[in-house]
Amino acid sequence: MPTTSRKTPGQPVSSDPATVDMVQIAIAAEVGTVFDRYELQHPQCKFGTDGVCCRLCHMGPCRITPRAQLGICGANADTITARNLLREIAAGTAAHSDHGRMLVRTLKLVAQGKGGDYQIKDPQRLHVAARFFEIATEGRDDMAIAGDLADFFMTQFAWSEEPNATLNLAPEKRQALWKKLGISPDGIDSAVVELMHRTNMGVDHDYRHLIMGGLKCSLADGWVGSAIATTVSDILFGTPKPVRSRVNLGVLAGDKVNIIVHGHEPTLSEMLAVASGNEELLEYARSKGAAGINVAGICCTANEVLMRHGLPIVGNFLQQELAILTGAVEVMVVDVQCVMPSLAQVAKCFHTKLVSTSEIAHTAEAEQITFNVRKGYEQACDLIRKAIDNFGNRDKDRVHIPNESMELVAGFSNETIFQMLGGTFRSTFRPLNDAIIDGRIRGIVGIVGCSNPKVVADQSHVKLTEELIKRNVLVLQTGCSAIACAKAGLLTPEAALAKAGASLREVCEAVGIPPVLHMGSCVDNSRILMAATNLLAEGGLGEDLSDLPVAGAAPEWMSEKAVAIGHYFVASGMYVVLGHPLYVEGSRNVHDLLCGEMENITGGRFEWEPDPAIAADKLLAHIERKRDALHINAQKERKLYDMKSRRELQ
Ligand code: SF4
Ligand code: MSK
Repeated sequence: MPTTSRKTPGQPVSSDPATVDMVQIAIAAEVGTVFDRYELQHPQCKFGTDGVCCRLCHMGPCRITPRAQLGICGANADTITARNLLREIAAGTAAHSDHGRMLVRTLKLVAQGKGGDYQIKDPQRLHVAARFFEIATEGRDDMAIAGDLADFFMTQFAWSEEPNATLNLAPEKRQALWKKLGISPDGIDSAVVELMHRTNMGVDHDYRHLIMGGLKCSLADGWVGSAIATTVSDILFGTPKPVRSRVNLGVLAGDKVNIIVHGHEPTLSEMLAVASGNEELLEYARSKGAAGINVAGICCTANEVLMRHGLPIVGNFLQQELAILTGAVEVMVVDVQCVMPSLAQVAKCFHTKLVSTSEIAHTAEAEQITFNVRKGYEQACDLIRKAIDNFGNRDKDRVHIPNESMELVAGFSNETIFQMLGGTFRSTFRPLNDAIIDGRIRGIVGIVGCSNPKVVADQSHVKLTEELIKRNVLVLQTGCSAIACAKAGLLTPEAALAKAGASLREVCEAVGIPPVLHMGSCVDNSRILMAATNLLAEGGLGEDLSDLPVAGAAPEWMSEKAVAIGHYFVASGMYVVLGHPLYVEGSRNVHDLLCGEMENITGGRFEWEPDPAIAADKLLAHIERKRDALHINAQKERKLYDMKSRRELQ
């Protein structure tokens, strides 16, 4: 029986009214949701939270307690927490990178003429990527180039004698540091396998050595697997450009056939976006009494089709069950990652058909249609027909679509930002660098990651973003964080500008960018790495990523993928504030390494801070420290002094 009585009485489950509204509907309908199950898990296991539970071998499981400070094999809290953390990094890296591999396979099929209706939508991005990786382009057909690029990307997965070639995307000084530290990955799959080996019972026991191994694997995620996923998505589906759309449960249409795409992979959803405009299908929908076909998304599949097609977003991670509870969803199409197994149970209470589409990700009691690149468009049309056929089964008396929906602008790839900043004649980051150097923009923070029932959902994303733009910090966003801020209106340039500090507002208005930039899905955190690299390359802000007045934050994270992302940001020299700790607090040594000493090793470090206002203070203090080190704060003071001196002289 669902309860959804919060641990803190009177505390709402979310700062988003549509979510709060739908949770009440769930309670009335006696349908359990993530919020109820969270309460039922209390108290959560302290050994798990502290990372000191080990079940890596069958002498255990072992737990570190004041009485038993070693596991049966002799592993202490440092070894156990570090090993557990590494397995999370390996899983996060595997998830992002396997997503990337699927896209590379699609690119190869397209190049071979076996890609069905998929095509190369952005040949310029293809050529730029090919040239960067020294693949001949001159006088060659796009398909030949695409085939070579796909083959090249495929080599990045296996082990090689050399570090991964995509690491060359990073600044040279950073690459040299990774080499010196011995953490340059030499293959995505081998990096994941290496971590699984090192954390196997009786292998790597030194927590410092383990953590450095974790950083190596995380780099295989951010600078290799995720970078490949973003690049190939742009080549196949188009590099995002600014696009207006709407977000929140209110985008579901009372009079249309609603189809939700959910998960992470953009391939089938791309075809659903295209097929939803098929006149024959629209006519079929009308013949069944529907006013049209509405394809909308949840989580990062949503972000992918938003960025490239402007399709609306129904919600973020914690809203997936609530979407079905509106009673207005004919079909929910799921692929991989962040799909709750509970969806089948919720769908059973309504007419919604849950369709699982990935070869590797099945949901018990969902219908299984395994996605096939060659038949992508046909499969998309079949899914839409299935939804249209199901429209008549909608029980109008049980339909409850919240009114809330908000306008948003998304689609900020690096390529777009370059063009917007540079105007018609020259693509450049210069105006952004100048604004940072002269202090009108204090710095940049990437706010990313999930929503989590441990906190009031969305609230920390929104508060942190508001605090930072108010203090003239430009915010870059991806994933469910971007969706949270979009729901609160922060992705409309008008609303965000009204909340931005005066000098940030002035710069944004002058160059035509909003103060909060939605850069895409979780794998598109690679775009944030590239934005930082572009800032550095433009000049005047130091020599390495760790010199930049730039930081990262994940206020409500929950996924192992977020653990990998946090580590590749730290390995890239960035300060990262997490809203709640990693599962390492059972080891003072591991905590101190990650949150302190790491700054002397990579230039980056973690910090945990649940209060978004204090997190903003800490992020800003970091930014100002970096500005001081770059002497860009001092330069401004000196300039003012010079003017004063001149006046005095006159
Ligand atoms: Fe226990 Fe060691 Fe086995 Fe872990 S590896 S379960 S600490 S005996
Ligand atoms: S979808 S990983 S809940 S951001 Fe990328 Fe959202 Fe986190 Fe999944």
